[in-house]
Amino acid sequence: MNASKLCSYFGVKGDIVSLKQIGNGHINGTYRLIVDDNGRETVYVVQRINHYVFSDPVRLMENVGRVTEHIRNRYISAGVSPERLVLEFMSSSDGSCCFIDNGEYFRCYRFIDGSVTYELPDTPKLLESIGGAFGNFHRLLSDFDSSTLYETIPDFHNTAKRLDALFEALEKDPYGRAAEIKSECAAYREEAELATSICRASLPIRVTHNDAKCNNVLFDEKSGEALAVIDLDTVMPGPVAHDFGDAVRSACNNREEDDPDYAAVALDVDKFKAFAKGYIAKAGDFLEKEERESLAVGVFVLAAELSARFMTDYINGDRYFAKNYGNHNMVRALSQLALAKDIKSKLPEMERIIRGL
Ligand code: ADP
Ligand code: GN1
Ligand code: MG
Repeated sequence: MNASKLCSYFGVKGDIVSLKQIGNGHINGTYRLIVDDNGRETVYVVQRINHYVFSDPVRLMENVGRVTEHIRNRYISAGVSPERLVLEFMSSSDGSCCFIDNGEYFRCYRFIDGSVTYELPDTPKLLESIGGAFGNFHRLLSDFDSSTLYETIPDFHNTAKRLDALFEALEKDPYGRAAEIKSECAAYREEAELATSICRASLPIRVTHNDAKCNNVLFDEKSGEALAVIDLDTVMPGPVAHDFGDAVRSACNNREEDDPDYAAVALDVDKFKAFAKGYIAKAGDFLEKEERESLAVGVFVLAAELSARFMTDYINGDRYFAKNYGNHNMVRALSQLALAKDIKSKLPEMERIIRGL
């Protein structure tokens, strides 16, 4: 990437001090950019938008711009300073938030100083705050017309289509990888009924994040308060159960997403309780009865769906998710499958907890 060209495109003034890679996402490339403008250092985030995954980064940035503006205005009307609570994107003189260089797409936004993210949050307070951050996100966007958003990845959480894609991949088996995971893959057919229950239900359609991992919430490193929900590429219309499910499967897993010790992978019910308390406290008043009732099963659905997505990518030759070693996507898939099975066994308890809130 040509950082000076990017700076002049976005009107970022000063000399470039450093540009270093940060984050460990599976899709985009994220960098921390420091510039010095006459002795005053300013920090930005520069992100390369994965053009294989997102077919139209320009329209994607229009979504992100509209959603962040809406959140910013809601804070301003409530008399709250939005500076550290919502991402602020840089735009060019003609209003574009997307810099195109050599066929690659970049965006640039303000780095929120003194912020941290958590991969495996481990205190009830943190779990409650992550739940609160997504509940607040849904509430702030509850008056945004979701039908006006561009679908950055169509059918992203259409679990039925995700399973069909897996079964098709197993059938075609382009890299001869199906035999080794054939017996494990029987589970996807056994669990298909429950896994497709959200996409078959008719639930209210809201503005949802769709990549509601717990590491997509920035926290103030000193106070531990949640600041902004980030990583907004997949903000699209959907049922809230998708975000609730994704956040819980990532935040309340007692192991990492790709832990190969499948027998040890489990959902931590105490963490779930704290997360759900935070979510309902912030989102509570606009949620309809059937939405509340869909939350627990959403956790199973998202773990099972992600497992199927990882497995499909493994069988198809790892073209989608960046990996750290040979069969990483298979390990991720089996780890999430183990989590989904554990979640299923805890569904009655999770449903009881939500009813009690
Ligand atoms: P990815 O697609 O890689 O998950 P994210 O948008 O989640 O990309 O950013 C990756 C990491 O960069 C985050 O986990 C966070 O640590 C850091 N980060 C991103 N945006 C900001 C920001 N505005 N301020 C501070 N840190 C940020
Ligand atoms: C991808 O890159 P990251 O970590 O934000 C993926 C999510 C998955 C997640 C699993 C656009 O998100 O759907 O849940 O990996 N994002 C996309 O860790 O596919
Ligand atoms: Mg992220």
